[in-house]
Amino acid sequence: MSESTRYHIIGTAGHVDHGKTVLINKLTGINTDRLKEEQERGISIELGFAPFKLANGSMVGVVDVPGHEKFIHNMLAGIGGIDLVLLVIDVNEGVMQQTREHLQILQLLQIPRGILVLTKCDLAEADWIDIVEEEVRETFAGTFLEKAPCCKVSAIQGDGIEELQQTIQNILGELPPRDEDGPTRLPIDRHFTISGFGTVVTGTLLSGRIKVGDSVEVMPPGETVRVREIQVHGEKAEVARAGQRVALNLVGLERSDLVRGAVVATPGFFTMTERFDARFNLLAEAPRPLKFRDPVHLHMGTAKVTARVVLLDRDEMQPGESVLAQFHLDQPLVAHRQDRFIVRSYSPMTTIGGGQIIDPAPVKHKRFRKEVMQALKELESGEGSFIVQKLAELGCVKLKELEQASGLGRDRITALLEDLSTAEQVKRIGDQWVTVETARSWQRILVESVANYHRDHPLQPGIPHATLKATLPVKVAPKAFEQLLGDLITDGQLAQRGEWVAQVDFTARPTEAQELLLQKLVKVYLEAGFEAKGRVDMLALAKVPETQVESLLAFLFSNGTLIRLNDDSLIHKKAYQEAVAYLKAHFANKETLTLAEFRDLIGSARKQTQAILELFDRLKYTIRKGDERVAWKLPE
Ligand SMILES: Nc1nc2c(ncn2[C@@H]2O[C@H](COP(=O)(O)OP(=O)(O)OP(=O)(O)O)[C@@H](O)[C@H]2O)c(=O)[nH]1
Ligand SMILES: [Mg+2]
Repeated sequence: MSESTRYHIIGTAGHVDHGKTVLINKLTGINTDRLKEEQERGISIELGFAPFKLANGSMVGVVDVPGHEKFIHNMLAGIGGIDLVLLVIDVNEGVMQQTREHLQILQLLQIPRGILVLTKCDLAEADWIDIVEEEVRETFAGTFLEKAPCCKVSAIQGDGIEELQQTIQNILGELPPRDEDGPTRLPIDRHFTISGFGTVVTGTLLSGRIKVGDSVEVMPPGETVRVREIQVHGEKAEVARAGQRVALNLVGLERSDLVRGAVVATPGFFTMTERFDARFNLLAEAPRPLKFRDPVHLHMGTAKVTARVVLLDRDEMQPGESVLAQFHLDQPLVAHRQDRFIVRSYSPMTTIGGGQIIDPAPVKHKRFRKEVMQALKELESGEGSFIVQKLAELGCVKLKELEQASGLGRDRITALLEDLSTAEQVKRIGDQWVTVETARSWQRILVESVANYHRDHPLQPGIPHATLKATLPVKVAPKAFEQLLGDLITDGQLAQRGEWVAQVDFTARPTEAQELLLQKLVKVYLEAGFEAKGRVDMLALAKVPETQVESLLAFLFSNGTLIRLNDDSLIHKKAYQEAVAYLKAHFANKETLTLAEFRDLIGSARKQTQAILELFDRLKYTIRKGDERVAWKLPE
């Protein structure tokens, strides 16, 4: 199959026994009722899968669902990712209970397109078929299938099958291709072990692509594993692409770790959550109101969990109402903003509603709070999420840049950023804005960089600020960097040591060989007295290896043995203390001090004397007045 081949997934839907599986057999040549029990009872139980090729070369994967109400959970696991549904109706029976329930589910999941298929037309008179078509049209008025094409077929005799194929091709041709460049996401609908081969999982690849050898994350449990082999529509392949039915052989995954509903994903992209905020619609057909914290069954992708509905602004919601609510799940699942889900009543199990996720990882909200509801509305309206997305793309930006990038006015953006900050989605650092996620990832970089620096420079008390800042993207402004770092220090994750940043429990420890070199260095500095020495002198005088001189000097500087006069010149602490003593003694008797006077006191060269006096100025011991200095804040 060439790179340009398009892939789509279509699904069946409809009441039990209305002819879905036989129709798919006719279209694909494959009987998807594989189980002995399915064949004996003549009904589908599990999901069935079959590929076929359209006349134009496009590949279609069919997910055939069971119609029986007892197996609706299986239907829900298969229907989520489809591009097009074939809603199958036995023309002799017309619209039945699961025809309606499936229609509700398809509506709630916002399946994009559909075809009405009237089956078993070989058993009905033409007039009757017309009457049923009219009835079906009435039932579907106002739904996404209102204007859907209607195909009349006999799967047994083959009438209408070609026309159905053509209709499928036409509709799929109008759909945009799947997002292959997006994150990998494959909700697992089956998994099994083949002896000597390991664990195999199957599912529909909703977005992204997977190559043999890739690392993928299976969540839950949240383990990263390697893809050993791929099959696409039953054939071995090197790459699986969005829109394909895929089987993956995964290395290092125990079958016992797996649950149906787990997702194979790009490592680190999605979050597992036990709580999310959503727009939730209770169907007008729901038999009773839903109360605060009522338990429900929640279906999302191939996952099924029990959840409690935390109504945020009321104690009870009526059938037909739409609310913003928080769902508390009894098990973690992968959730993403804008994912859709179905809710069924706890008992008896019927579909009562569905919704769309607004925030997959919110805090627990206080109920009946105007600002909570307002923030959720903003998030839902899309502008907020747009801002978050933009920020995630741009890294960190000033308000002005965000204004340009979003096309929204300053007032609107400011209000949005305020709400998004309250919702802990974005954050202000210095005078730049970032997403909370980006800020966290940068802080992880900082923490890692400090650890790496310690590893590479065990003698150094820590990483210099400028070096640490350079590990972040250039666009992070100094103020923003200071704040990210400051928060880590306040949190106790890193420590500030003079001009270095270090791990909280880090102490520099020289090796024996380094200890010897340090002694040599100290000796040279002691002997030099007031004469400042730098890197180059040390290479020559103490014969310290070029690669080590920097870190050895930094070590002596950081523990106070050496005092820095300027960029490269250092003197020993002893000489410095002597100089301070001379300074204090001098000012005990005199008001002013000239360079020449101080040079005579310490008996050093003019250049050195000047360097020491300039240090005193910087330390505010003295202050310069023309050619003279006067005492300012002399040390105790
Ligand atoms: N005469 C006739 N019989 C059909 C046709 N399509 C299906 N049938 C019969 O209808 C019965 C049910 O067909 P299936 O395809 O298993 O129905 P289904 O919709 O898949 O059923 P579930 O998966 O259990 O919901 C079988 O006995 C088929 O032989 C058709 O076009 N003409
Ligand atoms: Mg079937």
